[in-house]
Amino acid sequence: PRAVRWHRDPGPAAGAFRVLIVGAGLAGLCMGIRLRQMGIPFTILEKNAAVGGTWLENRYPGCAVDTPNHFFSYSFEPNNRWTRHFSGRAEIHRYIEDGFDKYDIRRHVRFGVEVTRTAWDEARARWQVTIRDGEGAEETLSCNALVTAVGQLNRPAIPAIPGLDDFRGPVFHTARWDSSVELKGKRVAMIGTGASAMQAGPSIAPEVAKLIVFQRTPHWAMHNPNYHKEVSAGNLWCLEHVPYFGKWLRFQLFWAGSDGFHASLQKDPDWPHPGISLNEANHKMRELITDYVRKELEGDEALLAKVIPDYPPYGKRMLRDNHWYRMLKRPNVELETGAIERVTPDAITMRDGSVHPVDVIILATGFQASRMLAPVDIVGRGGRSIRQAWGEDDPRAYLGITAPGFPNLFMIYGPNTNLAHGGSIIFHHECQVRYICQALREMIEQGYASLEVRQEVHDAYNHLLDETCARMVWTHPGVTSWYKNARNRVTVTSPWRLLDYWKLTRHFVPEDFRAARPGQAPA
Ligand code: N01
Repeated sequence: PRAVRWHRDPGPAAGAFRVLIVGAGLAGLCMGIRLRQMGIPFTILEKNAAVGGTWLENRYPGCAVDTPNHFFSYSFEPNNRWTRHFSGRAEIHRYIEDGFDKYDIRRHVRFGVEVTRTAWDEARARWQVTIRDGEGAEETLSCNALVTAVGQLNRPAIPAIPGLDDFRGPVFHTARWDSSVELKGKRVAMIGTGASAMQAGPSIAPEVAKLIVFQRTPHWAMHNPNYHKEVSAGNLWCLEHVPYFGKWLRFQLFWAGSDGFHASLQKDPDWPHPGISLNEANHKMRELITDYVRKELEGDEALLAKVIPDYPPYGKRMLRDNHWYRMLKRPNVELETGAIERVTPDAITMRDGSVHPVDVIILATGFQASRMLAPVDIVGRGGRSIRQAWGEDDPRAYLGITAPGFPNLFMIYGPNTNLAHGGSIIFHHECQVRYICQALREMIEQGYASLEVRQEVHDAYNHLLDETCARMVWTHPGVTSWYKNARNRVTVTSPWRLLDYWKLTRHFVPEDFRAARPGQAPA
């Protein structure tokens, strides 16, 4: 197929084209940088007063990245000065701020405006985008192409636990951390044991009087010797002075730290222990982690039995041990594995009748990932909304980027693009941005008013995707996670290796799309 390249100025017609990007996080910044390089005018709409997206909003103690930083950064903007292999929130946020400044993107951002509705205007072949500011004033903007860069994990999931609203003390979600609440000397309940709890729990345990961790299902967490290490002086020197050292490090993290694990996530139909593992590599991982946790728990077999999952490793997102198991051994920490019955004004009551009196409740309960792009009302061709196309929680798109019925709409970190075998979501962002840029360039150069993925191309891709997910660990019986919707379909996570997705998105193929010039019907 004819390859379309993005990294060439598409000519003077680009100046009359207009793109709106929703979200000023890592994905929105990447899109902005490339559009600026292509000479395509754009505006980034951001609901917050500052850039950073998830790295602005998540401020819980211990918040850090758990993907190695030398990979969790743009390929074109390596940071040789990361102080840690897994940097804290503040350092990552600074990296994003620096990107907005260095590439002069900040002046393209409209802060404090939320996109509430966007509708495809067939006659004009433009998106009409309604925004609302903090005062409630509405305005409608118009663009040729709309790019969503809002992430998947930005709407906290608040559990429907009876009585939660009646609790007298503070209750807050990890992504809405209330730093005005003094935790020192308090009895704190933390509900949930995912990636957020893994970081927040060990950070607050030393100061609280008591921490009760409510675990509904255990998660796998692997040993990660570099988690707390600073980047050594030798490494810093090599990164600055040795040609290609940074590229080699990045490649090593890409391959050995992510795609190298991919095979261990796939079901082997002949595997003799299908309940607890999937294949030889997966079983080996189970044994390695179990041995490691046993040591961390100082041989406490009763506790070990509570924290080692009965499903195969990688069934839920693999965590990196942040001294979680050592935290569980602290005298002021208790692990509760029973079912929560209700919350009363000053306690959490369990189904077995036991009562935990607490002063503060922290909800480390994750996000509504499958309700992708909610709450924006996106209305496509023929007045059909994206919620009608996807239902409440069944998003689908071609390559996770574009969906039939929604011309000129492109998603970054859309359906089935989350990474679950390691790897950096920024790598995926770059693949998606490159693909979108090629699509925009094709539109501008060919004079197309609209571009819409063909239904059959979209359907064939999703059919293959569903088939592939069915062979992956996340659909193992009994495994629950935010990767799936209420009907057990994997909606957010990608089954491909990074290398595969890079190949899939490397070239925009015009034949996969229906295109229309102004005033013409799509063909
Ligand atoms: O959320 P989660 P998260 N009663 O959905 C439990 C990224 N991230 O915020 O497993 C009791 O993983 C739920 O229990 P169960 C990363 O991609 C990255 O921790 O459903 N418990 C689970 O234990 C990550 O995967 C970083 O049985 C309830 C927990 O709450 C994603 O964000 C850091 C419950 C939710 O875990 C989400 O992680 C943080 C209920 N009613 C996050 N409802 C880094 O890069 C839910 N739970 C480091």
